[in-house]
Amino acid sequence: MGVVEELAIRLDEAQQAGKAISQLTATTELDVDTGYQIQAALVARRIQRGELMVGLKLGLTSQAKMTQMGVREVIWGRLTDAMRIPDGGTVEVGRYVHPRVEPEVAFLLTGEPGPFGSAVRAVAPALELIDSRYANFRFTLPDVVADNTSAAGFVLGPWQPVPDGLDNLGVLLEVDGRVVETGSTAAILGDPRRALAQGTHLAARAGVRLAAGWVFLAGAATAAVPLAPGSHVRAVVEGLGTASLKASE
Ligand code: OOG
Ligand code: MG
Repeated sequence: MGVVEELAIRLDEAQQAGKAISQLTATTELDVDTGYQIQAALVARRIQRGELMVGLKLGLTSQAKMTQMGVREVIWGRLTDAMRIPDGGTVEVGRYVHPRVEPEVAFLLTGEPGPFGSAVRAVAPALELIDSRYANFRFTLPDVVADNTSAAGFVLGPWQPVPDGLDNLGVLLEVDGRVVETGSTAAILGDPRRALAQGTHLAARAGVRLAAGWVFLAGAATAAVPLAPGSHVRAVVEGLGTASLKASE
């Protein structure tokens, strides 16, 4: 077995067990391209188990996230149907290593090219559940890329028609009705549609074609916050509405 497959298995098992591992780069020298190969092998294992590809995500598209994670490069990852959490649904914190939540904007893709890389059928407020499989939620760029950019789950609010402007909508992250983070969609590369354009380009370079009905998460507008058992989390995007989840033990 090659090293790519071996490291993908390590991450896959950590995710399934909800147990942290040390960074892959602690023992193996990796570059970003190899990180993406590991990610592809990791998600291929999930697809072999019956999961379906339903979209892509971009990460570290905002200053807040880059500063929080100490990695200053846009990254992309893969979304499967098993990561979908119904709006208002409950997630079991104990199944994850150290889950966090962050407010995002989601696009529903038509599968056709568009002015921002991919044509968009609708937009929605979203919450992303991220969960690094690495101890202490700390990683280098190749590590986080290999770990499918910490993807763990996502909640989509109701799809909305695409508004004229998406570049300056207020974003709130609420926990138990209290606002814990505030931001703007402008924090996402200046405009979430720019994230879509970059994501389309990066995916194409990797030979991944964005299909009709796929979801695209543009990246968090604020820093992420830990998901505490018993809490109720809600993302609010001005003019688009809300997406929420509840956390149990
Ligand atoms: C990496 C994933 C970043 C975002 O929206 O910026 C991300 C991480 O923070 O663990 O999803
Ligand atoms: Mg995110």
